[in-house]
Amino acid sequence: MSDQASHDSIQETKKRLRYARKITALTGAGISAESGVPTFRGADGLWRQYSAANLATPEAFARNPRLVWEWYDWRRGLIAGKKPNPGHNALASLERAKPGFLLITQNVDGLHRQAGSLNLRELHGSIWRLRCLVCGNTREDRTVPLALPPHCADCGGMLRPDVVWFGEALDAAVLDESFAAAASCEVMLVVGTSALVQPAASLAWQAKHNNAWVVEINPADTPFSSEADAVIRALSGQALPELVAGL
Ligand code: BV8
Ligand code: ZN
Repeated sequence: MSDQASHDSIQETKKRLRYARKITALTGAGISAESGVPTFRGADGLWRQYSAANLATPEAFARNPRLVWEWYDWRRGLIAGKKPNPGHNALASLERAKPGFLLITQNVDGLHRQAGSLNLRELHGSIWRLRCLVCGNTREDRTVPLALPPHCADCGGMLRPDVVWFGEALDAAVLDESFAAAASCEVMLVVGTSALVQPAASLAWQAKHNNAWVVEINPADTPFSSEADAVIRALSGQALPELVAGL
């Protein structure tokens, strides 16, 4: 992808964003990379000798809740000090400029919320929310480090991270709303995702198949790149502020 091609894509995207009423964004771990949060599949995505895919599962938690909690507690500690970057902030200002904007994220780090995004759907939950395995109560808890494994103040049951693990279903209402937004938006921004995890990644194809103009913002190629109407091979913290400036 030449710089000229990315430049043209930025100009075309700016024009589309200016005239669009309904805009949807799908973000992944890449939008938080410039905040210092490791991505899932990047070189820094490992912990001890484990990969996320074999820890972020109900089976791993059933087998060894303490080990899975140590991983989440380590990630919470890592993310706790991180701040939203200009990419998160640009999407929060896009929401203020465009009432029809919906931000759908795969991330669990809470940085979009911290940046001020309100019209936000967290498809995979939040690392800052804990859910009781026994009574189902959830609570927001930003304690770092946690006393492991944490227990429910109401019933004493063990708590789990309130995130969606591999093999677990996403919240059906949130998913339906996200697919409806992807099917009806005029422009979709696909930002910082390897487009590998389902059903989230299908939202990009859903937008494309419903005649939205879809732009991918990612320094690397993904399985979606060839489908996109435009590709901006850049870091989201640099490209997004340029795209939303003046809207
Ligand atoms: C479900 C929460 C069904 C936890 C996450 C085969 C076997 C088993 C399962 C499957 C299978 N095939 C498909 C599946 C389903 C599976 C799946 O998709 N697996 C894939 C990996 C093959 N999906 C599921 O299991 C889902 N559930 O299908 O349930 C069901 C239905 C009914 C009833 C019961 C069950 C659940 C998936 C959710 C998993 N949970 N997270 C936690 O975080 O601990 S997913 C995890 O991956 C994160 O949420 C992450 O956000 C997400 C996606 O990854 P990305 O965000 O794309 O991040 P990645 O590191 O991959 O890429 C980063 C990108 O950023 C790169 O492209 C990079 O170039 C770019 N980048 C880097 N820097 C920048 C940048 N871009 C811009 N700017 C930068 N500066
Ligand atoms: Zn409980």
